Amino acid sequence: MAKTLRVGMIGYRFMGKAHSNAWRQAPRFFPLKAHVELHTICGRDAAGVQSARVQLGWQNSSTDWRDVVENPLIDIVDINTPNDSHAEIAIAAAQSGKHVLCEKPLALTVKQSEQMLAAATKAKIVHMVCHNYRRIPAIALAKKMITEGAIGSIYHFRARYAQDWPADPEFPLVWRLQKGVSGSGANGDINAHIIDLGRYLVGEFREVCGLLHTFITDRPLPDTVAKGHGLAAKAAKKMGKVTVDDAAMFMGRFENGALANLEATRLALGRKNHITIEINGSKGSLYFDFEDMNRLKFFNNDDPKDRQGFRDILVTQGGGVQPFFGHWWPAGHIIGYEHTFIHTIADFVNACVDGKSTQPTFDDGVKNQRVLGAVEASAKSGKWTKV
Ligand code: SOE
Repeated sequence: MAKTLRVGMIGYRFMGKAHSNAWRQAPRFFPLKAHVELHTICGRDAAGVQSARVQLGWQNSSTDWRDVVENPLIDIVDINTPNDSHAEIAIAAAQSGKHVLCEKPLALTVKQSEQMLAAATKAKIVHMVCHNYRRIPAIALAKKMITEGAIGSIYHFRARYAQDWPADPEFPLVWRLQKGVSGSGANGDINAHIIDLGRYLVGEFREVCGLLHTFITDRPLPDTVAKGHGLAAKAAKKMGKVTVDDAAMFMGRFENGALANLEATRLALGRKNHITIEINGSKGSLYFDFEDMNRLKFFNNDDPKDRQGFRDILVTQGGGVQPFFGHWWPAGHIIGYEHTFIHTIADFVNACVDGKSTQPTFDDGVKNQRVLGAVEASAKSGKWTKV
């Protein structure tokens, strides 16, 4: 009889919704080694979390994360709170022997992330940081092709993550714009994702030269309590200082000699959640655009000279031919953003049963935090900074 894993999820807004959908759907589309029970959803606002419990399909709701972490029935703690509580909750969950899935960025600082890794290692729990974009089928195919040498040795990794949700100066000072809660702005929020893809697809960063900039320095405070929430909020009358970057950019070198060029901004009007990646190697190139996420473009320099060009690979083949897609639909019936969380949670559940963490682990989270920190240090000093 397969074991049952009971989940306690802390946080119920945007990521809580995406993760709840994944906890519900993963068992329906993937061969999981355990049953999954959506046991408790937790959030600070009693009315909010109670309605989320009903809407998102959880058995119980709580307003105190310690109840969840200390509940002997709970096997997994899924952390989707603002960044300033990731460390405290993850360390307590590890010490209670719970497996932990934590949203990115792992922590506010390198030090906190190292403490989380140490607690998880000591407790011998399974740990994962939710860099969901690794499990886009096209990205997983790119990883396979790079590993097989399809583009040869890598010269360039070029990535851009552009959004515009806070581009209006009247947009209120929600938690993602407050350093004390978020740790940084575009750097930790979205640069973290393309740094993770660089680490996944190319390798470790060795040194960076970074730039952080805040264009809109004052915003109305949100009219909700303290931290505000999510990507939308009503503005109060009082103004507050923005304490994080609107944009983070850096050039860098990987350990393997490849060059990096990354840009993350939340003030690119017209770009809603636009991730583009181009990797150039000695034998070819790969290009990916999240707005067309079921396709991977591939230039193969070995193609006959009279017919070269970027091939447009539709990554929707089942039968194990291409990653993840076979669990869904027949070829060509494309999938979306929410499927990246379902793929992540399916692998996490099986890792919990096997007792062996799957990538990206908290160690990946620490390494990501070190790059974020080096970008911040370099932006301050104006100098190249070792990771
Ligand atoms: C806001 O920038 C945000 O919700 C990020 O926090 C997520 O990690 C990203 O996937 C979508 O945008």
